Amino acid sequence: MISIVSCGQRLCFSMGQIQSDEDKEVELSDIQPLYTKFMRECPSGALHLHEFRKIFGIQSTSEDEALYIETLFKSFDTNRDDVIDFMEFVAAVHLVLRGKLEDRLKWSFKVYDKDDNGKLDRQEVKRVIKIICQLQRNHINMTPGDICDRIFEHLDENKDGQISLSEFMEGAKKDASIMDLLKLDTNARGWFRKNWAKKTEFS
Ligand SMILES: [Ca+2]
Ligand SMILES: [Ca+2]
Ligand SMILES: [Ca+2]
Repeated sequence: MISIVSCGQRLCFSMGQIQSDEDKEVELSDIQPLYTKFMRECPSGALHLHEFRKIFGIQSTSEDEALYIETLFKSFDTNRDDVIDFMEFVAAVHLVLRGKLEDRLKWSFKVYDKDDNGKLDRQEVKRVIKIICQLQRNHINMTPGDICDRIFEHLDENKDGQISLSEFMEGAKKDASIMDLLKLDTNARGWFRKNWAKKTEFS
């Protein structure tokens, strides 16, 4: 559940599973351009996957990009009704652009955890790493398999072949390069900045 409560000039909101100790605050002036853009793109107030793609400017046929966008879409659809409403959208934009590290890590854990069982297995990790590697061809010189091995080596404390949320959070904080992969920073942030934030002058 996402709730937005107006308090004076500010909007405070919290977002379901990734709620932090303190409520986040978003300036009203940030919300307005987002809302205008959102309603222009989808007057129905509910954003479907194909509209989400359009907003991101994805016209290409790249399977990796399509898959990544779909994964992001699902992670933002917190009530899982296959559409992103404006509240979910604001929460998503805020999380990606301004969220605290801890909240962003919890969110990326959800992105990785495809079957949503609260643990990551090798296949799930490899799936996301593969997409990241393909999108960032020039910057990563290890194979997805190698990266996956390295992640499990560092994160799977109890060696049960699964990464729990606490292993994920702890492990990420110990290794900067793994952290970069895990928090999906370069990707999600880059996408938002390039394809959305710039258009609305929200940065
Ligand atoms: Ca939804
Ligand atoms: Ca899982
Ligand atoms: Ca484990």
